[in-house]
Amino acid sequence: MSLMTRILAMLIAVFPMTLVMNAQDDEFDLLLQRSESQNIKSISGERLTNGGIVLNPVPQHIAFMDEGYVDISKGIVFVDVKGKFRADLDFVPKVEKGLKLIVDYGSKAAEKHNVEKLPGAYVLNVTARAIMIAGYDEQGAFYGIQTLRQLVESPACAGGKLPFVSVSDWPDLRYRGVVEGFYGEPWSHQVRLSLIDFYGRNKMNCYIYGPKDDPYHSSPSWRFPYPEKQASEIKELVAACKRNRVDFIWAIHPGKDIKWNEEDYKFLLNKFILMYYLGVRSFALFFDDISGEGTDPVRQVDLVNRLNADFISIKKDVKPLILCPTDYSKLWADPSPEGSLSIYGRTMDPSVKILWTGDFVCSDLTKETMTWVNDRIRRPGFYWWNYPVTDYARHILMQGPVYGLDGTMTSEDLAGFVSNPMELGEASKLALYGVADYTWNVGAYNPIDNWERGLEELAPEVKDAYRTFAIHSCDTETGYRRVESWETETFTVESYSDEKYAAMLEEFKRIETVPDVMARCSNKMLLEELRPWLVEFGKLGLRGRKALECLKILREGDHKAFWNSYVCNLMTDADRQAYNAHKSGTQKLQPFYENLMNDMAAAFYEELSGKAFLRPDTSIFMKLKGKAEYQIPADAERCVVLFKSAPVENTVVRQLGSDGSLIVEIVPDGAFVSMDIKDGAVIADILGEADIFEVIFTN
Ligand code: 14T
Repeated sequence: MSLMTRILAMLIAVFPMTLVMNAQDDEFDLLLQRSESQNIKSISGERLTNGGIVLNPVPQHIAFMDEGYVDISKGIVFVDVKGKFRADLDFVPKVEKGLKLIVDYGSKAAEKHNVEKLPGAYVLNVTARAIMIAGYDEQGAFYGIQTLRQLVESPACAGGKLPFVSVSDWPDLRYRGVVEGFYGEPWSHQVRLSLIDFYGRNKMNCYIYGPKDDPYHSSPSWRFPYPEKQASEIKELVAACKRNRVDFIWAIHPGKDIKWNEEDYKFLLNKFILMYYLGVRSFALFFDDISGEGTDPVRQVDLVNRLNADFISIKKDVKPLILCPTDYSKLWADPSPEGSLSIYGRTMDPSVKILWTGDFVCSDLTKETMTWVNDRIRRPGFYWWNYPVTDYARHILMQGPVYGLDGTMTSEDLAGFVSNPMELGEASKLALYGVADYTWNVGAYNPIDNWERGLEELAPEVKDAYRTFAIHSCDTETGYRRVESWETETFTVESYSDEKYAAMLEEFKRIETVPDVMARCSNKMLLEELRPWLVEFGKLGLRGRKALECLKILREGDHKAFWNSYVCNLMTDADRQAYNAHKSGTQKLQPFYENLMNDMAAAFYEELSGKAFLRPDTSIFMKLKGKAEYQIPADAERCVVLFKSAPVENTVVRQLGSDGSLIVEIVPDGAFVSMDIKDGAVIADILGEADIFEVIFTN
C-alpha cells in the first residue's frame, strides 16, 4: 500500500464522508454535495390490536372463518406437490396420518384457487379438511409457507391451534429488499446469513451486495478474483439466498479508476464470469460517488449494452442488470435532455433497472421524485432508500419507525425498493421489518404498528426495554431527520409543573434500568451491537434523573445541598467524549438535561445574589492550582465562588485590601462560597487546589 493510499484510507476511516474520491489530482469532496432537508415530519399510524395474530408483512386479504380451529400440535401430513419445500417446513412436525398440508404452485394450482396473477402471489386456506397453499410461482408458495409459520408462531395459536382462515396475498412491488451499500466495515458472514433468513421470513426477495469497503467490489481490486475464503463465503451466501428465494445480486463499483478501453472491459466481463462460477445469477453496476472519466454516461451506456449482449442475454439464467447512476439523486442530477439520466432513457437497454435515491441522498419517497426521474430514464426507477444507513453519522443508531414513504406507490412508479442499512446488521433488522411490510402492502402500511410489532419480534423477552431505547434512538441531528422521543414532553424551569416533572422522572428511571434489562435479551448478536449505546443510554438516564433531583433541591431552597449535587451531575470531558461516540436521546433527552442544568445554574445565581449578576467571570471548568486572583469590581457587593466538586479540601477564599492585608478568610464547607464584599477589599483570591466552576460578583 502506498503512503498516499494509506493516508486516504485513514482519512476515509476517520472522516467517512469527507471522501477524497480519487488518489489523483482531482479531489472530490462529496460532502459538499450532501444537503438533506432538515424538516422533521411526524409519524403516522397507531398501534393496532391484532388479536394475537402477528403477520409481517401484513397480507392483502385475510378473512377468519367461523368459530373453531384445527389442531396441528401432533403434526401434519405434508403433501409437497412439486417437491420443493421439504426444508422449509421446520416449524411443524411431519406425520404419516392426520391433517394434510398441501403445497403447490404454477398456473393450474393458481387458477384453481384464484391466486392473483403476480410473481410472489399465493393463497393460504386453513379449513377443517386441510391446509392448502397455492402459489402463483415457487416464490409465492414459499411465501404462503412463511405466512403459515407466522400463524403457528402467533400467540393466539399457542399449542398448535390454527383458526380457520383464508389468506389471499401478493406483493405490491416486484423487488423488495436490501442493498449492502454503505461505507465502513462490511457485514460479517454470520450477520449476512442471519439477515438473509430474515429477508426470507419477511418476504423480501433481493439482496444487492455492494459494500463500499470491499476492495473486490470497488477500486482498486474490482478487476481481480476474490481470495479463496471470501469466494467460498459468497457461494454460501448464494445458497442461503436460494433457500430463502432471495436474488443474490452482486454489484461492481468500477468507476473510480475504470479506463474505457478493451483491457478494462475484459477485466469486468471476466469478473462477472468468475462471479457466475460462484453461483451469482444477478448483477449490478454502481457508478455512484465517483469523479472523472468513469462518470461519462455515454461510455457507461456502451458498457452496459455491451455486457447485455456479451453476457446477460447469452447466459439464459442471468437476470436483467441493475445500474446505479452517478446522478442518483435529484440534488445534483443534470435535469436537461443532455443529462445522463435522459441519455440513459434514450439509449440504455430497457431491461436495465436504474437506481434512484430521491430528491436528496437520504430522502423520503414521493410520487414527485419518481415522476421526475421516470420521465427521464423512461422506465420505472428502482428506489435506493438511504435508511437506516448511518455511515455519515456513525455515532447514531436508527431505531425508529420506517416512515416517510408514499402510501400510493405502485409497480408502475417503482421497479423495486431496496434499503441501505447500518453497518450494524442486527440493529438494522427493526427498520428492515418495516421495509418488508411497506414494500409488500404499500397502501396498508402503518408505521407505528409495524414498529411495535418489530420490537416484539426482535426482542420478545425485553420488548419494553428495547422500546424505551428505540424511541429515543431515531434522529441523526443533522442528516436525514427523524422524529424521536415522540411520547416525551420536556419542560423548562419556567414551564415547570408537578405532572411534567413526575413524567420525566419516571422516564429517566426507566432509562436507567434499560442496560440491565436488555442483558436478558436472547438475541446476543443484537445485544453486542447495541452494547456501547446502551451503556451511554443508561448514563443519560442517570444524569437526567439526577438533574431532576437537583431541581427539587433547588426548589426547596437548600443552597448547599443543591450545588453539591449539581456539580456532581455535570458531564466531564471524558463523559462528553463517551457520549458523543454513542449517542441517543439527541432530540429531546440530552437537550433537556443541558437546558435544565444551565437554567438551574442561572436560577441559583439569581437566588444567591437576589438579582442578576454583575460580572460573571466565566472561568468555567478552570483547573486552578495554587493562587488565583480576581479584581473586585468597584460596585460589587457580593462574591460567589462555585467549585466543580465537593468537598473542597485545603482551599480558602480571601478578601485582601489594596496593601495586601487580609480582610476576610473563608474555608468552604460545601461546593461553593458566598460572601459579602467588605469595605476596603479590592482583591478576592483563592488559595489551594480546586476546580473552579465560576466566580461571580454581584451588586
Ligand atoms: F449509490 C447511491 F445511491 C448512494 O447512496 N451512494 C452512497 C452510499 O454508499 C452511502 O451509503 C450513502 C449514505 O451515506 O450515500 C452515498 O454516499 C455518499 C453520498 C454523499 F452525498 C457519500 C458522501 C456524500 F456526501
